Amino acid sequence: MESHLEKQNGDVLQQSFKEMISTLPKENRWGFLEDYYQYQGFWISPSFLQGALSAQQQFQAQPTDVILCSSLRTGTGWLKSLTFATITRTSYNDSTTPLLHTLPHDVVPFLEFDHSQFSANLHLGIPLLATHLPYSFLPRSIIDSGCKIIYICRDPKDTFVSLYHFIAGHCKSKNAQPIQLDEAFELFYEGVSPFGPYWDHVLGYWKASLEHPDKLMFLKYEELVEDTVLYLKKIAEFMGYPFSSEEQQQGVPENIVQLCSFDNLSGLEVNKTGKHCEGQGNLEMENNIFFRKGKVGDWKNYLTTEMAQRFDQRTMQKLSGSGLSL
Ligand code: PAP
Repeated sequence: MESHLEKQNGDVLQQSFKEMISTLPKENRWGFLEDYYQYQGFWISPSFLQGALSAQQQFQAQPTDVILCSSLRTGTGWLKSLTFATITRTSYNDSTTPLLHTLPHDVVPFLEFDHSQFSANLHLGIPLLATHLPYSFLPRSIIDSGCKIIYICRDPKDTFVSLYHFIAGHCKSKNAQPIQLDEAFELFYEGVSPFGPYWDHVLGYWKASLEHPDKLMFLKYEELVEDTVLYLKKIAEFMGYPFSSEEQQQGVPENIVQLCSFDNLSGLEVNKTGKHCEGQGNLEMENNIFFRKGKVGDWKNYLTTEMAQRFDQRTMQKLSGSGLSL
């Protein structure tokens, strides 16, 4: 139980974060519900930033934790469902798994928001936590504890198209006028997007994965689509929950891949009609906003050849010399 003094100190700390955030450069050309602030090179919403600053002060990672990291719209929910189903495979079966009635985002809490759910999950033996924060924002204890980090990224063009639809869908549900696609394109290109510049987010984790390959697994959405079973086995091994040869013979990895497939999850009632709340419940969303197409290369339906070329050049320029291609 939190004592009165601890609560008072916590409130003072939160107030000091708010005051600091209010001094940062801000911007809202995307038309979000709240302004975005530029902090240490990245654009971030005040609620995520406040959560990040709290986590940096208070979060104590354990060596057994597994932190799922991503920018927006790169496959977070999918990675959450795959890792959750893998870790809980002996506690639940196909007909009892919480994934049948819970949005994937809600089975793995966010570091920035939900410490209490994380503690509850830990008691159930589920050491999974997710974050959209850039690598340089991670609490020191995540790096020092040597816990496992899995990062998922995606072709910037598909990431942008997915993000655009996410934000436009969100605006429509609030009866607000969404930004035009070409305007959003320019902003993303300039690095002004949630948790952007996108390329810098990816590069932070990429460089860390080169330094600590045993602690940080770097995944691409496209590779996961290409051979989900193969990558699921690698993920399970990396997390310390490898599939035994008996489980492999029984087709356990294939069953998990099927359970977590776009077609299966997007067809579940909870994901078609349910609602999700982010950060103290002040940001409510329809669950179906997390399931759009789940395809590689959908950018071809939205970007002109010229836009795609500009994007690719930007990607090459940003990733030049890193050894990474997207
Ligand atoms: P978030 O940032 O809002 O959390 P995130 O889960 O990272 O979103 O990514 C959403 C993308 O993953 C969507 O891509 P799209 O817009 O191009 O369609 C979503 O459709 C896709 N997605 C969600 N679930 C799955 C899944 N089970 N398999 C593959 N892709 C999925």
